[in-house]
Amino acid sequence: MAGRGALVFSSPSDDAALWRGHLADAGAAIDIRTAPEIGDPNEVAYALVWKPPAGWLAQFPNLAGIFSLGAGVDHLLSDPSLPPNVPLVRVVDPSLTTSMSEYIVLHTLRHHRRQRAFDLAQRERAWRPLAVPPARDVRVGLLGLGVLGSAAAQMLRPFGYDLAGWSRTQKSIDGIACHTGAEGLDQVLARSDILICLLPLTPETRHLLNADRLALLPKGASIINAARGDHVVEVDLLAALDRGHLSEATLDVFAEEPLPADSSFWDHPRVTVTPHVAALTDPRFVAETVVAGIKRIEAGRLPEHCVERARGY
Ligand code: NDP
Ligand code: OXD
Repeated sequence: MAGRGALVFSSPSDDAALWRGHLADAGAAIDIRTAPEIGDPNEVAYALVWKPPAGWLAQFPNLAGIFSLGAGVDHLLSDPSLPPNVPLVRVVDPSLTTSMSEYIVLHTLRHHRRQRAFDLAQRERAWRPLAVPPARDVRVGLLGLGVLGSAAAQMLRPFGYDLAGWSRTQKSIDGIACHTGAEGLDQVLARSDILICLLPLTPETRHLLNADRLALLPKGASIINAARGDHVVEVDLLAALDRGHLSEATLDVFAEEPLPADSSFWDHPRVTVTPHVAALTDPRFVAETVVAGIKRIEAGRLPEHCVERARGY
């Protein structure tokens, strides 16, 4: 594959050599430059990035494609100087999807099976047999029925949960009551014993889960957020947990990451914290999609999985 220009790679972690190897294995015969050694910015045609500082991409006047290292691109779209009219490609990777489904199933089962209460009882050496409802009596709501939400829903189905979901456009998925719009959101919230957030972060979804909406959840409901921290108003979530309206929360994502050492989430008795690991990008797969995407661009076509900038995801 011969490129029309160089590919610049920027990631906060020190994994440039690894990526170079994967890109070479995927057949990328292209000049790969690693930030900060970017050479002449005019020669850069492609960028492979996670969270570059705002303005960083604007220094390349001849960009033909931007490849995100993540599935969510909110941090890229929030850069006002993001070069316009350049295809922006996000990660859609079957192994990432499976990994997210595993995370959702694991924590849905933990919430449903009251594992937090049993862990606590064990620490207290207390034999405390609590009732666990059958899955068919547990109502699970999924916010977001895209690549990750619909796959997680399919993985949850065999357990027999009573499933509902919410998306921007109407869906028809076997075994899932699908809703849209503000009214649909209220309906999903009101019937969710376990609420799962797998939405993209956009101006419409930022702080969606505020005090009023959390109050719509049934008393004793729980939340799993594996999307973005800013889907939730964190102080409102803490307040709902503290007053016992919510029984627990499993959080993989936070408004500020890494989660600050003084955050109340770390040692909250009703909170499980994981460090944004619900589903990690597989560099081998991403390298292959970058190479395929560049080939398509060079052939005058759009790569697969381009973000629709106007809708924000
Ligand atoms: P998709 O774009 O495939 O799906 C997004 C879903 O959200 C779609 O169903 C979409 O509706 C729905 N949606 C978007 N805006 C609205 C809205 N305003 N109202 C109602 N529904 C809306 O994204 P993915 O499933 O691939 O990923 C979801 C998010 O998961 C990512 O954006 C990222 O933030 C997060 N993520 C987290 C990871 C982690 O490790 N914690 C790893 C990977 C991703 P419609 O179907 O109608 O378009
Ligand atoms: C993300 C990702 O978008 O890790 O969070 O892919």
